Amino acid sequence: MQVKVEEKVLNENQRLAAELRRRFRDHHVFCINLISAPGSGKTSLLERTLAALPDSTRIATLTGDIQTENDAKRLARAGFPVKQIVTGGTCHLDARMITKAIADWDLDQIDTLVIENVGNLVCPSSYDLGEHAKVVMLSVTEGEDKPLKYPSIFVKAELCVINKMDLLPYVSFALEQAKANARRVHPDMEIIETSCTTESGLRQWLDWLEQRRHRALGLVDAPAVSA
Ligand SMILES: Nc1nc2c(ncn2[C@@H]2O[C@H](COP(=O)(O)OP(=O)(O)OP(=O)(O)O)[C@@H](O)[C@H]2O)c(=O)[nH]1
Ligand SMILES: [Mg+2]
Repeated sequence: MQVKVEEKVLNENQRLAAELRRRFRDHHVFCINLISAPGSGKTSLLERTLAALPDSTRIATLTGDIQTENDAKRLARAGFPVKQIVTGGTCHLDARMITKAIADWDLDQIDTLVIENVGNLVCPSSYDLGEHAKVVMLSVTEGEDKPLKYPSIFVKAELCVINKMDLLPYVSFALEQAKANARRVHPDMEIIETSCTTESGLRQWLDWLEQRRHRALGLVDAPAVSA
């Protein structure tokens, strides 16, 4: 019985996600879904990202949390459109929540939409939000075994951002093993190492975003942002 209900919920989500995908395509919006455990640094990376972009960039963010508007308040400081989705207990975002959140946004004014999912490595992986790509973040304080323990999100994500690299000297995180684990469950996994404290890897991440956007929208080759 429970399996049937879950199946129905997921089928309904697929239908709404397909509708979102069609809208993103029609309005030329590149959308990514950023997923990690709580506290890996999703909002921090987005804060750094928004701060690094020219004011003319047409980027918007949605951020999901079980409670509080904290992340939206942090992201709003950069001056780009942002909305908080408070799930009230649900451990993931779903396509219906995204549809509702963007209802009063003019998609023709947005080139890139970044969705920060609820901090969780399990539930968000089952819910398509109509995005072009999922990105999984893993921080060096979490342990190199996480790709093996939570394979579903590592299989579905195109890119793995390994964050908090500034803390690497202080924790027993086997970086090469973490990368090997990610590629064991997803052989083509792209990996970028970042620190939101020192901003190392930020340029590489910005380049990835821009190049992936061009690929998603069928635009001509993106010039690298970095020199
Ligand atoms: N040292 C270090 N701390 C970081 C880095 N990135 C984030 N932090 C810190 O980690 C904590 C959590 O960062 P957030 O950006 O709130 O993490 P999050 O993934 O958005 O968290 P949730 O939305 O609650 O899931 C904060 O205290 C950040 O300052 C980093 O690269 N290095
Ligand atoms: Mg956050």
